[in-house]
Amino acid sequence: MSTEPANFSLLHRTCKLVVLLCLLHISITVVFYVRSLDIRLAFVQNQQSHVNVTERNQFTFRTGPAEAVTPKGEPGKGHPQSGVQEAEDPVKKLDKCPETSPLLVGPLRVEFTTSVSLEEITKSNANLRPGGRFKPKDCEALQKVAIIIPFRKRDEHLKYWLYYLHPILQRQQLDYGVYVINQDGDEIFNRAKLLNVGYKEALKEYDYNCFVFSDVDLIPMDDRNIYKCFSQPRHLSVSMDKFGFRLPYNQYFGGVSSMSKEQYLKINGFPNNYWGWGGEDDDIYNRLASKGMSISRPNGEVGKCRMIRHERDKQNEANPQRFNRIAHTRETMHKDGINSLSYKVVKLDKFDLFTKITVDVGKP
Ligand code: UDH
Ligand code: NGS
Repeated sequence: MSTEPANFSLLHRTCKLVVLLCLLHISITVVFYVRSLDIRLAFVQNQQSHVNVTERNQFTFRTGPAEAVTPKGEPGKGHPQSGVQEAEDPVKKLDKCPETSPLLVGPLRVEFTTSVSLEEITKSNANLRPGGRFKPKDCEALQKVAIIIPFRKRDEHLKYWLYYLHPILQRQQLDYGVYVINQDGDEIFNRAKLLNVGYKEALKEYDYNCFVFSDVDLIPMDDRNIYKCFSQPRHLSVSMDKFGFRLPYNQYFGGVSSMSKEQYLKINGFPNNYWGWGGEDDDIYNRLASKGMSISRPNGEVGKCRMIRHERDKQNEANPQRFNRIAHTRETMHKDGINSLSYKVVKLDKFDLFTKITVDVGKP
């Protein structure tokens, strides 16, 4: 009889031990299960953030047209664990700029009595990229415009041009670059050949689709005179102060004009053999007319512009051959033009406000 309680007590303790062992086992299993859940969750999160970063990198390195990472107008939803902040969003696809820029102000006061310094002009155009390049920040410009200025020893005029034109061109919401084509040496000047050089050199730098050819001494008096291209070649300086704010003759195409790449190539560019003053603009007009193109122009009010008064330049005397040459444009234009252009670049300077390309264009 005395062993019975002892056996019972042993059995009781063994059972308790077994139950305790079971509980321990269960709790260890629960702990491991929970920890494995954590790890799985963390893995899933890590995978997601990796995908996020990869997607972003794909957008960042894409070379074609930029694409939006997040839908337009929707605030960014960077994954909290990804470590990539929305502020670092890559290229944002911009809407196209409107047909008419809302920044235009219309008539402008233009005068040349107060002198201007390059430093001041640079300071007030802080948003330019080196070489006098600009594109609107908030919209995609409708045209890529290279502005070509034939040049030699007209630094004072160039300062006024930069002072007035940069703000105007920015208000016109153009994607533009300014190219000053400087004729090297002291041989006789050749305006049209310098313009051809400008066309060719600008295209080496950027995929321009429109070319504005502007004398350095002409300033528009109204920013609605848009320095862009139209369905027909454009004459922009239609209402100059020196001609009493009217055209000197109907076919006049001098001063400031614009042409798309296609229009320019259709006429084989400009003549290279007009040395000295006069006639090259009439030759260009003849080329356009012979290819069935007409001239587009702004109205007399919008097309008003001022010329900076000056004396005739040295080595740019009137060309005695000009009348004979313009009488034969149709016969010569196919062999004299962009297809026969030869020159040597002597120096290329990228200044804050413009790109200056000094070229040897030879002599007659
Ligand atoms: N150009 C220069 N340097 C020169 C010659 C011409 O930069 O030595 C450029 C400049 O951009 C100029 C353009 O070429 O605006 C056309 O020059 P142009 O001399 O043919 O025409 P512009 O109307 O002068 O400027 C014409 C002679 C004016 C004589 C006035 C006499 N009172
Ligand atoms: C014409 C010239 C053009 C010149 C225009 C205006 O006579 O090259 O005058 O000149 N044509 C010929 O000589 C054949 S301006 O008054 O601006 O100096 O652009």
